[in-house]
Amino acid sequence: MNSMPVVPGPEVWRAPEPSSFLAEWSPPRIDAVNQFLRTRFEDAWPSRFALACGYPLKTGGKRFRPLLSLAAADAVGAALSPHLIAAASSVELIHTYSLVHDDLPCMDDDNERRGSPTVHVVYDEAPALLVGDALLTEAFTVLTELPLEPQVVVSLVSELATASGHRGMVGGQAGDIGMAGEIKDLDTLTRVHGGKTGALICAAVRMGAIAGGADEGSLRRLTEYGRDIGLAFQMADDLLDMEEDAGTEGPPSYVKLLGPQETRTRAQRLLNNALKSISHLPKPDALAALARFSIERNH
Ligand code: GRG
Repeated sequence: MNSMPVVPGPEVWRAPEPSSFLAEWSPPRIDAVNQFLRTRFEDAWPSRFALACGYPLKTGGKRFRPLLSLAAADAVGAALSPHLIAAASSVELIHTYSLVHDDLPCMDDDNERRGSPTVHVVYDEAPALLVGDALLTEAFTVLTELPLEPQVVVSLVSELATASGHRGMVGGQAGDIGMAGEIKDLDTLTRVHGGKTGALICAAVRMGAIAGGADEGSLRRLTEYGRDIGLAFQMADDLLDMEEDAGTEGPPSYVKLLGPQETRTRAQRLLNNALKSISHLPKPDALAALARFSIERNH
């Protein structure tokens, strides 16, 4: 992993410097999300399965998607509340399931994730498959329990389901594992990454906005922000992975198609567009800091 920021600090619209802003804004929200997630599998049976389901939720992770959700609610003026934490956590459940399945021997076959052994290494392959299934399903149970108007709950379920399934993350992953053939052009790569990574990031933003009561205009601007940040986040990921993947067949990536410099330039352009999209919202600072973090991060 590269320890330098993938894109040097940009001169952009008054977006707060991400590390100082997020150092204060994120920890209480990450704690609340973690606390919420910790309770969700206490009643799982058998007890070893409860431990297995809790395991990938306890091994760290940036919690980027729930933070985005909470930041979107913040941006439209909603006060932090338990139902916003729950809705944000549902996105993290989907993200964690996808990582558990992605690490399986039949997919990426990774023994380590976030510096810890992967679920199938600790609990074996079939249990890890079931852990992913349980996390995926629980995300929707969480949403159905929200104390919100039924039509808002239905919107949230629809957002998460569409972004997670074949129209989003699963479809992108199908392209990524070779079902779209060799990926040689930017449109196909963007379709793969827009699905695999971008759809859930955009849904996180939209869900926070919907749960926070955003009006149509704000939701439209936030959707533009979410799409841009979703792709920029993936470009940053490709830049971070470029040393690891250099000289290997490796997965398709922006760096392989465009080279590192052009990938940086495009990530920067997406960031600037994203910042423009949210500039007129009532409280855009957290979203702006997360946008900058998504491409300046070094992990
Ligand atoms: C198995 C249906 C299915 C989908 C898998 C998430 C995914 C799709 C694959 C993971 C491989 C990967 C590296 C994708 C690129 C972007 C990405 C999703 C990175 C991981 O997300 P972070 O950086 O991870 O937010 P943390 O650990 O911080 O939660």
